Amino acid sequence: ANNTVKTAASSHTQGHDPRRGVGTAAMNRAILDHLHFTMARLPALASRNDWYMALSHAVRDRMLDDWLASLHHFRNKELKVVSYLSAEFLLGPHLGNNLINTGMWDAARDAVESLGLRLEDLLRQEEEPGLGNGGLGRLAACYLDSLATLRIPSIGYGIRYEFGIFDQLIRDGWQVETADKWLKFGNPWEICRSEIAYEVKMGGHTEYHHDADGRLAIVWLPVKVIKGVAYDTPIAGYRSRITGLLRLWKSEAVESFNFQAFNAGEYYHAVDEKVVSESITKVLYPNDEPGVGKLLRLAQQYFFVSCSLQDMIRVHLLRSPRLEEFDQTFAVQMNDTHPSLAVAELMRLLVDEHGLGWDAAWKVTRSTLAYTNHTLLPEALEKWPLQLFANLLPRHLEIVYEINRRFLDEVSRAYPGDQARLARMSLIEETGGKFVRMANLASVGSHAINGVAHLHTELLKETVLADFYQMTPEKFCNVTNGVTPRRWVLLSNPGLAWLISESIGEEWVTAPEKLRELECFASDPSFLSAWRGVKDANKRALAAAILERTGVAVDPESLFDIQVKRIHEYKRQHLNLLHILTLYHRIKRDPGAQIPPRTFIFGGKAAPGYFMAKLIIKLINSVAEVVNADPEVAGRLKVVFFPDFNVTNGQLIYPAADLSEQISTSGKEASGTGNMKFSLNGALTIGTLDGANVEIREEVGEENFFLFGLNATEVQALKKSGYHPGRFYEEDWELREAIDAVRSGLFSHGDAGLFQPLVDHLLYDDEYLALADYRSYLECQERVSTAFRQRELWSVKSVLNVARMGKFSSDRSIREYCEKIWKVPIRPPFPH
Ligand code: TH1
Repeated sequence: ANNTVKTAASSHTQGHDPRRGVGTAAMNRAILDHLHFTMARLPALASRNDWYMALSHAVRDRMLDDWLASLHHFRNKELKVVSYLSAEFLLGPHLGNNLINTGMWDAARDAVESLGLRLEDLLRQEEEPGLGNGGLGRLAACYLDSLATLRIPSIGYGIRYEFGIFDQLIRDGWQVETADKWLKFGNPWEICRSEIAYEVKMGGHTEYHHDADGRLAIVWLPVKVIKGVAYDTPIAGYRSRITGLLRLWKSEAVESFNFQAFNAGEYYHAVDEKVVSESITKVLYPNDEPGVGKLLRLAQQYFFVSCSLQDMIRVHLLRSPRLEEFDQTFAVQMNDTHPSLAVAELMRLLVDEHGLGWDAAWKVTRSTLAYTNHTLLPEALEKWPLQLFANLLPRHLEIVYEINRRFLDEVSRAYPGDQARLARMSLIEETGGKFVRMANLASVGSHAINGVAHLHTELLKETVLADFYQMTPEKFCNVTNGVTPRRWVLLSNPGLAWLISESIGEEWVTAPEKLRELECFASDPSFLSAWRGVKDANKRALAAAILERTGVAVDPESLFDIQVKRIHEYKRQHLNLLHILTLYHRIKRDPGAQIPPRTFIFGGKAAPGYFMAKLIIKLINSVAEVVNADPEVAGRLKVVFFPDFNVTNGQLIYPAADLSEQISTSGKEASGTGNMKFSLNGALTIGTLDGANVEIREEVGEENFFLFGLNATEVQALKKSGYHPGRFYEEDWELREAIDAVRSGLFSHGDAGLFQPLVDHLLYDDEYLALADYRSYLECQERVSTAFRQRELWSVKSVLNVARMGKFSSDRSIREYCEKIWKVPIRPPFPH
């Protein structure tokens, strides 16, 4: 099998066909061909989008040889395929990334220029596929990049949302959401595979029949059947000649179903059905973290899980008729609990549809599936109201009950008489309303459970999954998150990438431990000044974008202090604000105060229903309005809210940061990945001992990291002893001054009521201990200011940060998944 794959592949990959050449002339020809044949446009009349589409099609054509050869590996019995199940993939724009990874950048740029256009204008034309909320979705996208780069056969399975994460506008300081119509001008990167489609049942009831041989057959009679159609997107590995597959499912009406129109009433009914069917994949739920128990979301989850598993079974049956060996064809990773219905669905497919016995099916299910947990926040742990679950998935509820019955038997054998433990571990919550607990389902149905940073995994074992850890400690492991250096350095920070490669060569892109060699340049004055030159240029580029998008002029010489991430109380954007307010008051009180000029930049979306997060955005903008207009702090403080933070804007923002704000309450941020993007681009971090901050600090050295605040143990202890935020307010006059300013209406045109909910929340509840950490944060920020005044020393620290960040490449994370969880061999790097 191995040999045939190779022959088939190599005959495809020679690129004899001149139409597929990758030189400038061939690219030029291909772009014009696509403008003509695909876009049906004359060059003289072509819009920027026409040219973008033509170029993208030309690039995609050139990815097909490697892609088709890579897809062929799925048939190779020797190779286990990694299947990454995720409700979100926050990809970001494809064109630039594909040009970098395939090595076609220069040819494309020259070809485009020979047509009188500029590549950067065409790159800007792409609407990014925002099919995710934040870190979890972006992590999935980084992992696809690494899987392809490491030449691991892989499929990402997810949902083709017609509308991704909403676009954020700022009106009068408030967030306004508008629909993300990313498909409006067409998507040149996807290929619709109409023939790869599966039916997904929903609702109804089950019946038990005895067949002719007297065997029990279980029939699920649904009220609705929906079709899922595959849309495939190629994922280029970095110079690896492997192109991975992202397969996203779109829901459609089943043609035959209810579509015989005998009269007008029937016809309209049938059209209604079509609308309902298509609504499943209409829109991404815009909540990062907290779960909302909505039927449509459960339907989305089941829909994509069912399509994906049916697809995997089809592929497996091409290799072998024995479904008992399914775990040798696929290693399936569940990205949080969103795909955890896979446990019940794989059991249903194996037992009900393919006739396996329960025990055989259970064995293969468990050894195939693995579960990654991404949050400890109790409100984010998914649980579905039992009735809602029963209505949509009657057969799955039976399966869940059967899994639970057998599992609880095991628990009671292991812990005789421990009723409380049984109640906690049950897949069904029964105290005050009944729910299906998805984290428990995922844990029981998996052979491996992992957290996403060392601290997070430890807390997971001590808190939310403590019972599961005690019973099966061998299932638990940690895989610290990582980010791809291709998109997050090479593409987004070409100046830095070039300087690094000039100094130490290019291997760091796939072997980031090589970045260590930069350490010896940290004492080279000319290198340091070049390093600063890159950062300054990036800051000027960001300053220009800020002026264009917000009308605020910021000083590129000032310290760029940046917090970009989803807006959430646990991430404590309001703690950052308290620091700004204190500096504002200090300068006003003492105009001679030695405070280096700072530009505070915020960005991030709030879930549309999250009132407090939206109020925080309004407060940031209100503080910005007052501070930016005050002549007494002019040239010293500026505050900016950069609207619509997304992957595209992140690529502009991370490279321009001096200081990265990672200030969540310790124990709340599972990992964070923005922290890695900043530091990899030479920002220093101010942060708590939370998530991956702990490991970043360990790597870069404590002298190169600004640490403050309570640690997770102290947070727990303070909460336990009874936390009274009001005391901190009373005992710290600067804190009082900051809060009182908000309360007085100073930032709300005299309306003292506007921010009262936020102020009250801080004074009387402050769940995330902002007031407790305020003083420590302030002192730490003073250390930052002092350090920033010694620019040479700051640059040294910046170089050392980058030099020591190699661990946080997503390639390292993927290697760990291969070793610890998927049992997939790591192939040697591709010889470039
Ligand atoms: C995030 C975590 O908050 C973050 O700390 C982590 O770095 C990232 O995942 C990747 O591991 C999460 N995002 C979501 C989104 C939803 C539900 C739970 C989480 S946890 C919708």
